[in-house]
Formats: sequence, C-alpha cells, structure tokens
Amino acid sequence: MAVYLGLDASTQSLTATLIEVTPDDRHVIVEESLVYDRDLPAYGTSHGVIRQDDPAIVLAPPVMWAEALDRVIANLAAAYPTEMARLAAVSGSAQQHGSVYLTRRGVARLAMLNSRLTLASQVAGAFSRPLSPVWMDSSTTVECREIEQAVGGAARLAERTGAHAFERFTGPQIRAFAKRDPHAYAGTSRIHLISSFMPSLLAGAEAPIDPGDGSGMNLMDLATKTWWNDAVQATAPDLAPRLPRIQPSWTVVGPLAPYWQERCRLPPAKVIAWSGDNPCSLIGSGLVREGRLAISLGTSDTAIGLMRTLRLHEAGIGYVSASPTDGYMGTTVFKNGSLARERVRDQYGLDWAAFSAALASRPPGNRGALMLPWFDPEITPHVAIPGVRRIDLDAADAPANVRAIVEGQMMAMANHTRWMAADTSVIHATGGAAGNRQVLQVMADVFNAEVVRSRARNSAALGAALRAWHADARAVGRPIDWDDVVTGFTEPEPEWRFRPRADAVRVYADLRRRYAEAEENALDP
Ligand code: XUL
Repeated sequence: MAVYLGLDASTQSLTATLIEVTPDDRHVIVEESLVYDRDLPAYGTSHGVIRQDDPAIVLAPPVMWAEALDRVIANLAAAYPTEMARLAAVSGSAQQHGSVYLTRRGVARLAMLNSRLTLASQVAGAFSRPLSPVWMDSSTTVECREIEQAVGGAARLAERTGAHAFERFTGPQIRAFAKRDPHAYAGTSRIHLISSFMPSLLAGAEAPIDPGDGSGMNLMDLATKTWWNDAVQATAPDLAPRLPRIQPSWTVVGPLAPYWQERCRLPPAKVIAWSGDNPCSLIGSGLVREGRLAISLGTSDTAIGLMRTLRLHEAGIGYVSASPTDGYMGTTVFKNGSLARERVRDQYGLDWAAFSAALASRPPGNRGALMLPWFDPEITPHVAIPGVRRIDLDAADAPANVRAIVEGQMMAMANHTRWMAADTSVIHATGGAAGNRQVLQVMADVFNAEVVRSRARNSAALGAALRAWHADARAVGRPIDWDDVVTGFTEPEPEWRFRPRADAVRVYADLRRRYAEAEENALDP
C-alpha cells in the first residue's frame, strides 16, 4: 500500500494531491491548496503575481514558493501522519516558463538545509534575482526577434525547439535579464525553471529539467532532448554552465532531504523530477492516447493534446513539447482566462451564480454581440497592447457582456486549436471554470464536440501524483504502462457530459467566422 504525492505550483496557489494505490483499490486521499494572496499576504501578491506600471512585466517572489512548499508539506504531515509515513514518492507540476536565478552560495545552500529553521529563512538570500519572471510576462518582444534572427529565423527555431520565440519562454526572459542587469546575471550561477527549483528544495540537491517543461524555453532540441547549442549561444553569454541538466521526466532526483525527514517526520521518499503544469495535466486528464483535446480553464485557458508524430503550427500560434509520456504534445495558450472572466463578473457586481444566470439568460450567438476579451496582453492571437473590443455589444448590458466573454473565449480557442488534434469529437475540460455547467455547454456548442469533465479538480496535481507512482514503479523494476496508471483516476464524471446542440452549432459555425474576421480587423486595423 503505497502513497504518492503530487504538488502543483500554479500561478495563484500550491495544491497537493495525495493518492493511495493498493492491488485492488486506487483513490485520492485528499486534495488541498494554499492560496498565495490569502495565506501568504506578506509577499504582497495579487493573483499570485507582482505587477509594475508596465503591464508587460509580471513577476513573483521565488521565496514565496519555498514558503508555500514548507507549509503545505508540514500541514499534510500533521493532518495525515499515517498516510504520509507510507509516502513512497513525490513529484510535481509548475506553471511553465518561469525562471529562478540562484547565486553560487544559493546553490550550495540547497545541500545544507537545517531542519530547525524555516525553509524561507534559509533560501531568502539564495537568489541573484529576488523576483522571477512568470509565464504572464510579455516584456521580451525585442529579445524574441534577436534570438530568432541569430539562429537563422523563426522557422528554424521552431523546427529545432518546437516553438517560435514567445515572450514568456525562458530563453527570451534570460536574454532580457542578461541585457537589463548584466551585473546580477554575472552573479547567477544556476537558472532553474520553477519545475526544477521546487524538487531541488525537496531533495536538497539540484534537480534536472524534464523535457516536457524544457520544451517551453526556446533552448532545447526537441529531437535529442538536449540543449541546442545555437539557441544557447544566441540567448546570453556563458549560458551553458548556468543551465541544469535535462533528464527524463521519471528521473529519481534522490530521497527527500534530511530537512523534510527530520522536520516533518517523513520517510526517505523518492523525489521525482517535476514537469510543467500542462504536461502533468495531460496525464491527470487521462489523455495518454492521441486524438482528444483537454482544455484547462484556469488562470490561463490552455488547450493540450498528445501527438504521436511532430506537427508544428506554421504561423507559430501554439507550440509542441516533449510529452512526459514520451511522444509529443501540442499546447495553445490564451492568457485572458479566469482573470478576464473575473473582471467581467466584478465589473457588473455579480457573483458566480449570477454570472451563470446571466450567461443562461442570453441565446447562443448572443444576438450577434461579440467581445475580443483582451484585458491583458494576449498570447493567442498575439496582442501586445491590451484593450477589450466590443462589436455590436453595449458595455452597459451585463448579461450580454457575460455571454460575450465566454463565447469569445470559446470561439478563439476553437479557431486557434484546429492545428492540434485530428479529432476533437471529445474534449476533457478541467480547471476552476470547468465547474460551471453553462460554460461547458457553450464549449460543446462552439466546438461541436462532446465535453466531459475530468474527475480531478486539479488535473495537474493529480498528473504529478500519477507520475510519482509511474516513476517509482519503474525505479523498483516493476514498470506500469500509462493506460494502467490513469485507470480509476481519470474517467470523466458521468453526470458532467455535455453534447453539442444542433441549433446552437449552426449559429456558432457562422459566428466563428465573424469572430475570426473581427480578430483580424482588430489586429490589422
Ligand atoms: C503554457 C503557459 C501557461 C502556464 C500556466 O505555455 O504559459 O499555461 O503554464 O501555468
């Protein structure tokens, strides 16, 4: 009877999912979250991030993530002592692309954690950059073009790394840091992804980057899963020695550091390499075979799907990663996800129940009213200067605006994800807004696909727990295949199935074309 822990360090919270696996039963013991704004207010974040006057710059304190880890593990150990005593392995998932900059002494500190002191107090001085850029940062357009040019063009960068240069990707972020603060860059000994920094804290030793999250850097050769020298050279001076190793997603980094064993009375459980939230979500949604899409409605709205053979998007809308199950996965990200829905909710003084009622009170197609929901700079399509556009939509009409944002988000997703999946007859919805039946019906009608809801509230944390189990089984010489790993955990909930309605599908077939035109006009006025 083994217990596995999956952690998800997302934009706004740290979630833990604890699972138990026995020969004839497998189940989730508990899923719980620490919310940065609410539970760690001293860091002054809003929705987990720190913004500046420039809307393109979005940062977060890495010491906050360390404190969150300390608290979540201590809480679990206190609340579930018998289960945590049987912990066999722990893995995790993290918001993608964000980077953590350690000094030489900071790296050394990882191996010397003292269990009588808090983790935050010990790592507070470890960073050459006290605020990390996260995936919402879009301040590196210049660096994107410089890197593309230096490697022989955007198409060549995409062929080798899976993506054109994107502002949030780690390579352009590192380049911007090296240019803006060369002194602090010179004092940086190691640059981790959030997904390699967190397991380094757990193991008390430097963890590798896995190919799934490594694909989100514009630095990794997708075919060989090694650093691509041309991109490394093009990004920043002397970058190679500052990068961690890339190792398979099932790598055992080491046992839990003495810090955790002594402080929380935990066994020497295996620390497994972490990955990005989207690669972990793929597993937590049960998408271990090609042909379906999963859509996560979270801080970002993100569509993901497994790909057996590499298919790139020519215009560089989405990108392709190595999947932690092997093979590839496509990803298309929309930055204006849950925060944009919340902006509309708050603007009209609604709560979520009133938001749903307003959504249901308007017909599919919203009588032709459209919204391009670009509250923040948008990733898909690329919008540098934010600004909401309303077409045939009265800004004072609350229900019309509610319907318009949900329909706009779904139409943008349907239009921009056609490149990813051969068959989108079934979509697995996850994330906070997947708890809203009205929203899922709009998704079904717009995509003309059946929408099912994944059972896990947090599919990334569940995917991380399942990866911990898979890696542990592999390490002890009893490998299990992915179909087996996800069985019993990821089957959709029977009462949460939404079939497309023929009348609405017809309305949206037309409206999706109008939406695409409206987007083009707005982008190219
Ligand atoms: C993926 C991306 C987002 C973050 C959100 O490319 O930027 O989905 O991973 O946590």
